[in-house]
Amino acid sequence: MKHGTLDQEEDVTETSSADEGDPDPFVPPATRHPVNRPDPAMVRILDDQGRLTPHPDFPVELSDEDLVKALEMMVMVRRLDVEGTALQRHGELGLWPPHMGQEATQAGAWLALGDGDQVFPTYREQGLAHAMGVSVADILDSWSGKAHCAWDTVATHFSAYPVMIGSGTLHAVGYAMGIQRDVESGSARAAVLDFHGDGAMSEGDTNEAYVFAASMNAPVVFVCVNNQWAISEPTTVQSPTSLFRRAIGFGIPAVQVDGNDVVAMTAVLRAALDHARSGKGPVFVEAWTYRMGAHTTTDDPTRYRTADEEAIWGKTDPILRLQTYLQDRGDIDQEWLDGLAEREEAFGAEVRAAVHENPTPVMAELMSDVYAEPTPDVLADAEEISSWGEDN
Ligand SMILES: Cc1ncc(C[n+]2csc(CCOP(=O)(O)OP(=O)(O)O)c2C)c(N)n1
Ligand SMILES: [Mg+2]
Repeated sequence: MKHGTLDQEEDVTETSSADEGDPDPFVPPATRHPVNRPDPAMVRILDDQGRLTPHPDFPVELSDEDLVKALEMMVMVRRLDVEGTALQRHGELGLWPPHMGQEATQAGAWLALGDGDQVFPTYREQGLAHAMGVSVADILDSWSGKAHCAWDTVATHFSAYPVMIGSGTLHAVGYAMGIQRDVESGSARAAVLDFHGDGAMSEGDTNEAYVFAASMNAPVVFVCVNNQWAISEPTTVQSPTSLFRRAIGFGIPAVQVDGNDVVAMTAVLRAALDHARSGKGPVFVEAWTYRMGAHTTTDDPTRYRTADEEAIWGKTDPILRLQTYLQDRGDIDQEWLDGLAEREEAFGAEVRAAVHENPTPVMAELMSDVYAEPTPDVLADAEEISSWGEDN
């Protein structure tokens, strides 16, 4: 089967119905909404030609300055990705998970989040991490192995990367339930923005998180970043029906949005976060996008997907369409773009320098933040690690 693109005419698989002469007494699944094409109701405001059409259900106030800021952020986010990949190739990082192509999902979140909201990311939300105040050095430490999580998750409102797929969804819902209780005792309203991938929807943890969120009316917005692939597994082997329609079965209101459209991402996430903050419970947002690069620096996507598929998605680039829109409106010109290119170069140099910024950790201190008060097991492990010596 061909894999998902933005082309509505794409070949699709419809789950076949039973024998025509023997009417099926069951309510059918949403077979008219297969997973490998965008839903007819997908929210899109800025199309891939850079033309903007307001959406009646998702009005959004975004000034031209906001959009110029978003373009700059997305260009820097992509540069961080290019540098991260190069640093891994130079042996400075153990691993790097590219986010190229997914910049608008992160910029849209950045423009939508409120001050008190907490983000539970996947390992691909590096750009959002930086925009929320996590230093480049601290981001890189996670991938060089210097730290489990080098940043202050409370001060930045950006939680640690989960490596176990789906595990972050339960943390997110638990945190949201905590916010719910804080609000009951007088704290300001806030919400949780939880990111997970299309593949994570096949995990038990994720499905348990949906059940808790729906039953507890937790103030959480799930953003399923549907980048069409879970390493080498396409969404078609994970679900016969559209991902956001599955959330409805859990009792969670849901929407699919063009994840390469930063305006639609902002509009939908602002509405979803407002909904969650105001006590109306969880929302599920499927961001329809594409992982332009490899799964991680250990992966070779040419083994499982075609250059044609990559070329089709290349035309939907989230940065290009925003740049086209802003240039057509005269908000930016070549002079501004030349300045941006210079700022991007400077940022690239900053990223390369940042990999050496934080000191190499002392092995024995690895266990110091496992619990507030170390247990006998933790103390024994710390002692054992110390006995290895710093050279090991
Ligand atoms: C519980 C668990 N099972 C398997 C893996 C191996 N693994 C790492 S990434 C990944 C795919 C995740 O795909 P998706 O949720 O779509 O996120 P994406 O990488 O596309 O952003 C898998 C299976 C893991 N890390 N954790
Ligand atoms: Mg994926």
